[in-house]
Amino acid sequence: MADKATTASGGETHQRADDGGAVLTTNHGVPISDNQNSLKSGARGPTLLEDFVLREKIFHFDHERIPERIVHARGSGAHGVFEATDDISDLSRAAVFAKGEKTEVFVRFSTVAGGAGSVDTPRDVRGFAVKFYTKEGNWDLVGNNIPVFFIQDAIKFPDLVHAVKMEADRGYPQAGSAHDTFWDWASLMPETTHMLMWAMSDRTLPRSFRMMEGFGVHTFKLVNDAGKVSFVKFHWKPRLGLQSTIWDEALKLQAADNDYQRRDLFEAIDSGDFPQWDLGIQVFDEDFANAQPYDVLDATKLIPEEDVPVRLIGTLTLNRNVDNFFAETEQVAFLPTNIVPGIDFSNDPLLQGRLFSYLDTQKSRLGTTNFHQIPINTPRCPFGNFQRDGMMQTMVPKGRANYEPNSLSAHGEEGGPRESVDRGFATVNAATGPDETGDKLRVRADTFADHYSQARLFYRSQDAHEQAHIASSFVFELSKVGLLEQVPPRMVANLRNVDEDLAQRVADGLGIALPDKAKAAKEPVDMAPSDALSIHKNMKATLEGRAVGILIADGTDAGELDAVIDAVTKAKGKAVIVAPKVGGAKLSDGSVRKADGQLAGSPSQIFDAVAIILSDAGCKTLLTEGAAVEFAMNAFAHLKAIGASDAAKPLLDKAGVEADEGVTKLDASFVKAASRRFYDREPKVRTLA
Ligand code: HDD
Repeated sequence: MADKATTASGGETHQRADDGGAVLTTNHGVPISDNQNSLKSGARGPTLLEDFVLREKIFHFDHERIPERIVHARGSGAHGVFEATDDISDLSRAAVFAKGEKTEVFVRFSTVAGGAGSVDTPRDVRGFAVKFYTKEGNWDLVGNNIPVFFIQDAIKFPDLVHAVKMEADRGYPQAGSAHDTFWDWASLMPETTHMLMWAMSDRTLPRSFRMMEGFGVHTFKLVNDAGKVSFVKFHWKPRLGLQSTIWDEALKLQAADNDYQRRDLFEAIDSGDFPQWDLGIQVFDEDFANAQPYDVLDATKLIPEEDVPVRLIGTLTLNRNVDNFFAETEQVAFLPTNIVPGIDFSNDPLLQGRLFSYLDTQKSRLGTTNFHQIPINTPRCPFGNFQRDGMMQTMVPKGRANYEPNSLSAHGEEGGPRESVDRGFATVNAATGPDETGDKLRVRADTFADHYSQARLFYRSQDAHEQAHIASSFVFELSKVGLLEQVPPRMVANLRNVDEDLAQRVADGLGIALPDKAKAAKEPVDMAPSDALSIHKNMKATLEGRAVGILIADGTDAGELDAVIDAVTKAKGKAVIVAPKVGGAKLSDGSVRKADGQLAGSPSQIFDAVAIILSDAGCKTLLTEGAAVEFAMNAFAHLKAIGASDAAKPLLDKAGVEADEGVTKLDASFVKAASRRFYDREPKVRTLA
């Protein structure tokens, strides 16, 4: 039965329905007597056209799918609340930023290139789209987990997407950039270089949606009550710190669990472990903008946090899973044009093009101009205008007022809503400054010409391990360029403008000669390295939000097992018992302990750290179990902590686990080690570029 959902802010949203034990009916309300058999002419005869129950059911089923998003097709959504925690009324009049204000939100995270049924852990940018149902209308901040973008002008977006998606003739690869057409295009587009550095870093391998940053990417404007304009970049900072996987781990995660990140988000919220991010702003004025060696309207550039610190102004908490994936996550429509009084667009030419694209795409995806009436998209504040009719109209406006101006109220009739100069959204007049307007020209501003300085800034802000990952990703991706031999050298020629050492490492990794440096449209300059750009410098040593896989077998010491579970739980981690049989293992005290996962289906890549608690006999059995050896081997290779009982030593030896500070006894040192990764171990387990 339908009920009213209560929102985070206490208001009512859309109707949520459950079965309530009601009678099964057709879509037109006619009770159904038999949902098992179609109507036939004789028990073994043909089915009759008259069977409206069958026809309606099959007709509806045949049309259940809608076109998937052209990009960001695979995603996961959740409801939550945004609470403004700082007074920024001097900067913005937006109601959503009033200190203490709580606003209902819906967030959708996504991968970009793959289809709706693709995997969760490819090397890919992640979408981070937030819909704020504010008192003054919906504000959508449709961002990514990377603060810059591949291109400077929206006119190149279809080329980018065509190049990265599966190749037009062969229909593969799915959800991956490691192929000819992407690198052909990217190597011919030097403006992609900065974003490529991010894409080849571990930023595109987030451990969890809950452990990644989000960015509004573009420069936007904040407008206060007096009409004063400031420029702003939006940031989301995860409370759990940053954490990424490594490439080999991400590959193995695809095999272990296609839904790794979707499951992670759902289960965290389901268990009351609500993910949180702080909203940060970098605010600057025209003088600052004009003084920078880059253009703040260029979406391939960021503003280093060391130059303009991020000020935290609110907290986002995701506290409710969707009731229905299709109705909510699939039908949610994000629109960068959804903006509210107190915030405004800049002239960033990428943003300007987006302002058309999203509205347009919803019509083809959701089939009607009335997509705003789908509950997930409907504003939570009153809304009304004189737009009428259209396909799937669900509103029933009363009276004759479908035009304006009208004088119907003088006759005692309902005259409809009216514009409000005081409350209404007023576009900022921007004739000057970094946002200037002028002659009508199909050009790229000269200030957008430097494609390498910030790519260099990014690379040089990484620690040695992160740099090795970037170099190795370039090698891997370019090694997958099969037919187009001109492409890898052309890419390396571009990289020489970023960093000579990086270019040499990639050339060596590919086994090709170092090509001549590509001619830069503008010579790059050195910028001071920024710690904020490194994942490793922004990780949190914690077990909170992380999972520890505990491998047991018959004979495992019950006391040791309980002590580890207790220590992990106390450290706010999740203890997951893994055993050869999910029915459980018979412990040392004779009791049977049920497992949370069977060994064959719970490999160590799905955990952040592992404990291996075995008896001599248990270890002996597991030595002949490939999955057990791989459990230890991959945990070691993925730079995770391994806590092991003494009796498990033969298994560790067989798995090639060598002693280091991440390989511990099952005492307090294990929980400490489990809260981090051991990047220093990496040269022992793989060769990086
Ligand atoms: Fe986009 C979806 C983020 C540039 C056109 N985009 C989409 C989504 C995210 C982004 C997170 C998924 C929203 C959801 O969960 O439903 N897009 C970005 C960012 C960009 C960007 C951060 C650059 C800063 N996008 C961009 C350009 C264009 C588009 C330049 C076109 C000119 N994007 C689309 C789209 C999508 C979309 C085709 C597909 C589905 C949708 O809009 O609703 O219109």
